[in-house]
Amino acid sequence: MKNSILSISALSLVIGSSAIECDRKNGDSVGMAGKPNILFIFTDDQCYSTINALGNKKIRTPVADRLVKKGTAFTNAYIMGSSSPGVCLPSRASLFSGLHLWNLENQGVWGYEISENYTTLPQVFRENGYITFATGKNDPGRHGHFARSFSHGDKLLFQGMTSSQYVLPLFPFSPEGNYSSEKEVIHEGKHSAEVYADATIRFLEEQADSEQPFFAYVAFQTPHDPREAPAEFHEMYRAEDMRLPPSFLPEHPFDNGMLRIRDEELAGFPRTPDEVRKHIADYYAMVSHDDYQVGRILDALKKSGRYDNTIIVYTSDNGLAVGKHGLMGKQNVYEHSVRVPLVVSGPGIPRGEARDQLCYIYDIYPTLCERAGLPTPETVQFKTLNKVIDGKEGVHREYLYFAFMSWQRAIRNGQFKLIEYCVNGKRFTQLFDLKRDPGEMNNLAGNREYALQLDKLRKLLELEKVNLNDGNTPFEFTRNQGEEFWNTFYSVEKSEFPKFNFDDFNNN
Ligand SMILES: [Ca+2]
Repeated sequence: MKNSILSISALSLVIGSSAIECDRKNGDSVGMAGKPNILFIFTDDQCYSTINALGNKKIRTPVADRLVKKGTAFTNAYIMGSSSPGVCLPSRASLFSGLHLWNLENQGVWGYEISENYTTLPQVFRENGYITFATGKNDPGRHGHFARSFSHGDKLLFQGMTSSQYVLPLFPFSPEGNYSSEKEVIHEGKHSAEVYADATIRFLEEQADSEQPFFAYVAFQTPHDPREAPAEFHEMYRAEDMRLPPSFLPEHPFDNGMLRIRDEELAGFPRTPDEVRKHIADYYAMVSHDDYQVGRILDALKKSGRYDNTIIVYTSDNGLAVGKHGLMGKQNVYEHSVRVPLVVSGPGIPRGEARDQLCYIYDIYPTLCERAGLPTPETVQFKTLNKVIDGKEGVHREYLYFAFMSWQRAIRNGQFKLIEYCVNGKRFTQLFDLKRDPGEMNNLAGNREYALQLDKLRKLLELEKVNLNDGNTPFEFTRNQGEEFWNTFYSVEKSEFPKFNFDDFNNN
């Protein structure tokens, strides 16, 4: 609680069977009444292409569609990739710290905590008089930054996933940040998304009469697998009605470094059209169920009387392949895995508009600080989107850089995307024209007509690698990844330009 401008005392409120630990301000709220609240909806593993109003007519997302109508949607919003097979970890660490992938404090494959050298996004709000609330998946954070980020919370998951959506090892909020294992409570019988929505609804009911602004961080652990949703949501999607993605393949045509990992092993090898259709149906059921639960939260927000003064952010920590390019997971830098939804709505934000500027979702950190009139910490490395939101900035970023561990690096500009792979002493190169080929199906890297483009993007990739400290970070685990990739890149002269062969599946 240090640095807090509020005088806090703790009391716990028992509502129904669950306890929410709350602190209450004793001070006045002069100057705070006009501040916008923030409702930050963060889903887990939701690909950009899973919102009906943004183009996928096969999926039902009436609530996200309402948010799209009510606000501004970013149609080219990305993560930076990952330095761990658990893509969630660095993505969430970047969101909270405002640090680029290669500058994240990293202690090994699952080790991401944000030291006190950095103020987290919710912490900025907390230190400026906001009540800050969290529910759901907070991994990383358990032993470090969670406690200083949030003044309130309930039903907290400090791990990447659970083996069932209905058996949840959760922690009650601890004002002291005590999340040792004996505090864990197993919740059984209710779906995780419903549990987190219920916790948020209780919090919003609590806040109805408060004049203190809030920052509520609602982190669903879905549509990440296990792909379980209540039966009525599974009934909405029959596997046989699902369209096989045009980029469906039984197997990825070359080794991208991580073809055998838990996510990839959710479906058999080689992948079959029937199995992939079933996964798509189950994935869509989970997205629709999350959507329904978000709808309950929005209803509660309206009921609390604070809807009109709340900025709502809807986004996800990474995408997912679900059968595209022969892949099921997110351990790659194709569009399906690094591009996510980002919809922002609320006071002052244009309604029913879309922005196609290239951005990272972490650009939301300075964006929200500015929108609330709060200072952005100097350590934040991402760029505010407010000029783009207000229609006053044509180009936000000229290009975006992506990485996956020691095997994949990519860069995209407004039209083209270059992906370089360095795996087991071999190099592979892909060049896609995203304007003509948004599904990344036609590799132009071996095509002479595009040699200049390829050369230009390679130079840009090498330039941006330096700017982002790729291979030059103080953290050994991630530094080694960069060194390994770039050593292979520079020492293996010839790269292969593998083509996909989609011919056998054209009729699906
Ligand atoms: Ca995730």
